Amino acid sequence: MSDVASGAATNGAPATAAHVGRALRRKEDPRLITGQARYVEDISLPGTLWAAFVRSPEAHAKIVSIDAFAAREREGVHAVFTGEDLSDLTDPLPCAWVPPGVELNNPDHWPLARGAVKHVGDPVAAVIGEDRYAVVDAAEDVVVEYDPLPVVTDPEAALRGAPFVHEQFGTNQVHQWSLPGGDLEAGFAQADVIVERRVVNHRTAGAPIEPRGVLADYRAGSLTVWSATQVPHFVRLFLALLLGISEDRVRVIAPEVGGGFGSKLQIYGEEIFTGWASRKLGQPVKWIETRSENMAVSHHGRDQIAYTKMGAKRDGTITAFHTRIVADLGAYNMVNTPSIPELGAPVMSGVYKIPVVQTDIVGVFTNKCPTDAIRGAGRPEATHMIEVTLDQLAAELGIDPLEIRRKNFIPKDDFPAETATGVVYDSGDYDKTLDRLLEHVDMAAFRREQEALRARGNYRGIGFSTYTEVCGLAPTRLFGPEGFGSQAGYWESAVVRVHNTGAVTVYTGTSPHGQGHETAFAQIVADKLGVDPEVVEVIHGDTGTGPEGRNTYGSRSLAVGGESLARCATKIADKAKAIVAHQLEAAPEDIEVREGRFSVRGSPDKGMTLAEVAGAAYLNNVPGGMEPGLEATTFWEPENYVFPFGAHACVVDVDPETGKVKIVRYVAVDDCGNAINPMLIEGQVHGGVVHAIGQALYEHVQYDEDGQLVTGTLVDYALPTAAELPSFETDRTVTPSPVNSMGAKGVGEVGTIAASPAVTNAVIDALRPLGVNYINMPLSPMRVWEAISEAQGASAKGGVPA
Ligand code: MCN
Repeated sequence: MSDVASGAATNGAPATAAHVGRALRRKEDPRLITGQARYVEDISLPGTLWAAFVRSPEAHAKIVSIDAFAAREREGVHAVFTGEDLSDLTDPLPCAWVPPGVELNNPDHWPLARGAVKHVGDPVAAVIGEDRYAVVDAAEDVVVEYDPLPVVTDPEAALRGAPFVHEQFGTNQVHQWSLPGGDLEAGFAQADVIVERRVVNHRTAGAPIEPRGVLADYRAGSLTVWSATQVPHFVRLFLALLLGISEDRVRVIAPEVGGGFGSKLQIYGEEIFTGWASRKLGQPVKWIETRSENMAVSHHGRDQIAYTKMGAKRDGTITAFHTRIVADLGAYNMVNTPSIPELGAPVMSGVYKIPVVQTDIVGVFTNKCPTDAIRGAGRPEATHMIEVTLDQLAAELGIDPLEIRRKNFIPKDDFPAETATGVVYDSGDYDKTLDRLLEHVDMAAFRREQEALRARGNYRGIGFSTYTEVCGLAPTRLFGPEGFGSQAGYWESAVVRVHNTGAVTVYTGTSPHGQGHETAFAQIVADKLGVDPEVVEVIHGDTGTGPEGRNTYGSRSLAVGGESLARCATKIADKAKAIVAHQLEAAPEDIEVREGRFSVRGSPDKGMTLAEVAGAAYLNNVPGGMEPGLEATTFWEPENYVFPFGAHACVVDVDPETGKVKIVRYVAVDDCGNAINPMLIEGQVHGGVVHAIGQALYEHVQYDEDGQLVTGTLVDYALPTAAELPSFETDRTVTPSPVNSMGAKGVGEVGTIAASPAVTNAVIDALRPLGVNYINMPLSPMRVWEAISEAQGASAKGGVPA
């Protein structure tokens, strides 16, 4: 890492801040690494009952009968519930994406299936009892008779007709959605060369380190739920709506969550069911997901087949880009399911000035676990489509992949830049990130080395990805009309409370689950109030303590929540200045925050600490007309999204005998505007890149044609470990965003968005001499070996497959 530690100094932004911009160690880590953190699993209430779910072994079947007699007879079992028992639940689980003017086939989806099951793992019954292990045994005693129905797992076959996942629609199509930008026909008419590819982005799992867990406690008319969720405020809303409890009587707490990667951005049936069961039985009810359940029923991600078409002039100028996406949405629409492919469309121009860009999406039901947001949600897929297709175009034109990128970059003077589809990118300087990348990667030397290695039969390749992402999910004005406007606006809230002693508690509406908000947000507030970040306590993830919130996903927390907090702290600082001015008989505008004190400009000895200011505020020793106390609330919504960007390079060695890909080097240069904490940024980039390398090379949720999950454990679903990965080289450029006062953009997903095409392009670059021109992920040894064999066979016959 070259400039991480000096991020604030190298970025050209004013280095006024004492704590912002510093690589402070994470405040949350000591409790996490010393076993003092509290997960749902660790929380016990007197009289807690345990729940275990009976899940369908069939991918599609009618439920003929459920015999729970033996299970009910088991010692310690209090109840066995089926879908029919939950008939007082009149509203199904929510799909919160309601795009205006789009017809959406939306089947009812219940916490326990009613009448039929639609994928393996669909819950059919739940056993509640006193002992955690006894309920699992009792669940095995529940005898369910199924009448199997035909299964469909291939989305393209599903689109062609029967069998139907939901007979009532007479189709497997969920919806169609388009984002047009310009005249496609005219765009392609201008092109000298057109490339078309079928780009597969296969199904993956979130695979967080901790599976889900819920503890629900209904007593005296109020419901408290502890859930391993990314979205406690949304879970509260839907618990209130679905269970018919006034929202003020529902409290949802997300304690330590143990990672989510999007898979805990959901309103899960288990959350609603445990709340319902606790009310029904008058006792707390707890459920902890097993790893196998997590693989089978925590929502999956990706699973898109894109038909891409890119046209360009002979000199490499892109004239049009069209993608037609078939998105496998699985068996139901969960909270955001049908929206996920659409989230990539706003950045389908990538970092390029393309006059015509159009995305057409068709969502499809299959008998598989529903898909929904997994880190990047739509944007990794879009970036993969753009970046691999662009490399294909470059090869077709005989132009260097970097040259074609530079030729089409949106020039830095164009910002704020409007793309063909009307999306306005806030700021960018794409040449700068690529220049920085090439300071790390000497291309001339690499090509010489590559040649020399090839001569010895070693196949080394390099691949690039220059990307942008749309994040900071807000504002309502833009995000609402995309279909997310029916349940919520997209702002973020903050409360800053200075206590009598000068200690500071802040409440954020974001809900981190590994991102380090407690550290970064404390840094922001500490600078505003002239205190040490150590004395700033950041509280999150509890609907009972802070104000309304919109939680954590879409790399929104810093750019929206952090900014809200910064503004809130500014309110407190302004009030403190007025109090100090009143006490010291100075003008408020002459008070500055300096070296931990509010002091009079030019007279550093004259001043007060925050503790002294708080003392005055709580003694009501404040200017006339001012309220006592030192506390403020802010709700803030930005005018636009933020658009981080970057340039990544991946170097791989491919063994032509086995098809095994080894990553030799990975270099990431990202630009997320001004840095709050460079160490957090680096950690996020590392994690994000690993996520995408995992998808590119190893991870693949697979079903057989009967809809049976064949990758149901971490033995079959191969997560990468440190042993498979190189030491990442990361660097940053800084192009501040004009959207918020911090000049910051999100970073939580950039690595995941950037990396899979860099890996794919590198493998193709390595294998071109063997005749491999294109290959889809996952680049498993088998697939790579097959591609080589196929290409060699074709070349033996005098042709090379495209
Ligand atoms: N940050 C910073 N300076 C910037 C930008 C960000 O210091 N210019 C810091 C922030 O203060 C924050 C972190 O980087 O501590 C990530 O910030 P942001 O980009 O705002 O993203 P969010 O906090 O909203 O996190 C969401 C994002 C998503 S969508 C997924 S999925 C994801 C991810 O973050 N899941 C994660 N990172 C994860 N990291 C962990 N450990 N576990 C997950 O489940």
